[in-house]
Amino acid sequence: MKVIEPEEGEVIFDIELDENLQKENLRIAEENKKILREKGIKAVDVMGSVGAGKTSLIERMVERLDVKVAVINGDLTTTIDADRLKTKGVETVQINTGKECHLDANLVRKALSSLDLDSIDLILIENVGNLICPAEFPLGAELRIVVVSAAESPWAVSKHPYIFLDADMVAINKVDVAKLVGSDPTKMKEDVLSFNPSAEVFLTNCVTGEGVDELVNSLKSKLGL
Ligand SMILES: Nc1nc2c(ncn2[C@@H]2O[C@H](COP(=O)(O)OP(=O)(O)OP(=O)(O)O)[C@@H](O)[C@H]2O)c(=O)[nH]1
Ligand SMILES: [Mg+2]
Repeated sequence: MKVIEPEEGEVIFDIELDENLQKENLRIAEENKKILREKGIKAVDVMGSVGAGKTSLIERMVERLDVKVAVINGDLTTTIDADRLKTKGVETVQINTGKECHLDANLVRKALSSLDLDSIDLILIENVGNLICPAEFPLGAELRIVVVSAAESPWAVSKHPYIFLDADMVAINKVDVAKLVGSDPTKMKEDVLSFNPSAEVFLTNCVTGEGVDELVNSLKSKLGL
């Protein structure tokens, strides 16, 4: 099979532009970390594909956590997810990225300055839905969760290695509909572990809550909550 790839040193327009942006993003992410550490706040970056169940997982987490949680929702243009979370009684901030496919540390910094950081223990950050760009833009969170759904395709994990490399936890969600699309959640879990053997992988159904207790218990122990 002929595969077209960039040669060593060949300019890829996006990447060349991105290098400086990524350096600046990293600098601001470190500052965010410092701000959060000083306030004793833990933050989690929840990444994953469009419609995989990021907001649903955050809803299930909020129901199971007994610390003060705030949620930052990233989306292109709507406030749908932040509105959903508000009904759970948590403080929410919506970030609209316009045409951008990921949150960045600067946008998160702005969101932090609109929250009352003295009354929060944990911030859950829902990144913009996709399995590519968010991985390249750390936000200053101390833990990264990736949500991918078994309803997407059998190859949803194997085609997107990079997002899983830095993931601490992964939810293979929508296990209830896997059979309908011919995907196998256990194989998807193996695919994640082949990229990142130290990721903790959970098979979940964020409608019924199956698998979510295990994920939340592990989150609590990782963050010391
Ligand atoms: N069958 C099934 N549906 C689910 C599951 N988890 C979430 N859903 C549904 O999938 C749809 C999308 O879920 P969301 O939580 O909004 O997904 P998201 O990743 O936040 O989506 P975006 O923010 O739009 O990228 C909703 O209708 C959920 O009720 C699951 O485990 N099984
Ligand atoms: Mg969402």
